[in-house]
Amino acid sequence: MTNIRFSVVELSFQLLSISSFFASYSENTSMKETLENTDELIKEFEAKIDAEIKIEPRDWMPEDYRKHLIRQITQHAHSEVIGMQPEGNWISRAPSLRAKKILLAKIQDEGGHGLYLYSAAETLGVSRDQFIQWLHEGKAKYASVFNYPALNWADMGAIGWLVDGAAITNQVSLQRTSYGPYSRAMVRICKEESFHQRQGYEIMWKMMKGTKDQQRMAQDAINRWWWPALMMFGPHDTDSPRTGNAVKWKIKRETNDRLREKFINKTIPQAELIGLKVPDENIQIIGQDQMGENIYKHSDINWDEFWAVVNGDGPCNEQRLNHHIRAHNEGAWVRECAMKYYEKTKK
Ligand code: FAQ
Repeated sequence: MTNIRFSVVELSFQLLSISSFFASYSENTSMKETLENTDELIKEFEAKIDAEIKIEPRDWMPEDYRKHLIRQITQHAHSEVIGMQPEGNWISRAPSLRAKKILLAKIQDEGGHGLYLYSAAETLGVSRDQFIQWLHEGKAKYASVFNYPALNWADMGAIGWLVDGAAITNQVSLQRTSYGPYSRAMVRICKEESFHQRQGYEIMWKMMKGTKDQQRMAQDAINRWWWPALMMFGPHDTDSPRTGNAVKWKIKRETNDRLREKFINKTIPQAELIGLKVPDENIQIIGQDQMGENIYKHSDINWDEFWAVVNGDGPCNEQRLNHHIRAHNEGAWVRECAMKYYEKTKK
């Protein structure tokens, strides 16, 4: 009897160990299969990147690629929307009806750019409410340049010419970014942004043809906006932790320094053409590119100022964020009405 009982216990132990052997075997096998599967998926993803085939929302993508895109696209969207504030202040004080209409249309475009970009980011599986919450909690960044004040009408010229000019230099290269919805949003945004750049340049050109006071105002505006515009391209490549992956995955098609150089080389001749001077005593021509355009040597950026502004300590950071929070809260009823209307009409 004891023997029989012993064998039953032994048998059940053996069965248990056999079943746990099979369980762990099948677990290992499925883990192996999953790993092999992931390896395959990574290979497929990388092959598409190499072949310049866009990654689309339903395609498999590495989690880090998805997170990188959510961060960059939402930062970009927030920049467009917060960027409406410095100019919005001047709509009611534009010097003519023509100037007012153009400025109004331009600011409205920037709001639209924000919306295309939020939509592109939403295809990555995070809601717009979440993006806004991250912005309000200070967890999401936006372009540092919008934390400087717009003091007079000449600043409308400097923002359009320099800030939109810097933005478009970057965005032209982002049209070739590897994520389909981001790339397509960029194509449309670039078309509109090039008008913005001309609108700003026209204001500066007009002021430079005006009185001595107007010329002084234009020069003062370029003095104040030149360096913040150069900072828009981000830290030097050697200090840019995100560039490695961004270039590998073809999210960024050119590096921060390369884009900044392009902007400097194209903007200095534009300034000189209308009699303006960039506020840098060390500017000097050091050669020509393949197109015969001058290449300039220039002073370095004040990186302490850059990081202070990025980290919330610029002249207008608090004002910009508080304004956005207030406008968002005051607009809650509009969102509620839109939702109710949607629910009513979808039946
Ligand atoms: N401001 O490693 P990296 C416009 C942050 S649209 C604030 O080099 P990454 C239209 C960066 O996020 C202008 N933060 O990073 C308009 C990162 O922080 P995190 C917006 C900055 O991403 C015109 C950290 O520093 N355009 O203006 C800035 O590879 C007129 C380390 O930097 C875009 O967003 C900065 N300037 O390169 C509207 C274009 N620079 O996230 C109204 C798309 C760097 O690790 C009126 N974005 N940081 O905590 C990009 O191309 C890139 O994201 C860069 C930064 C180039 C901005």
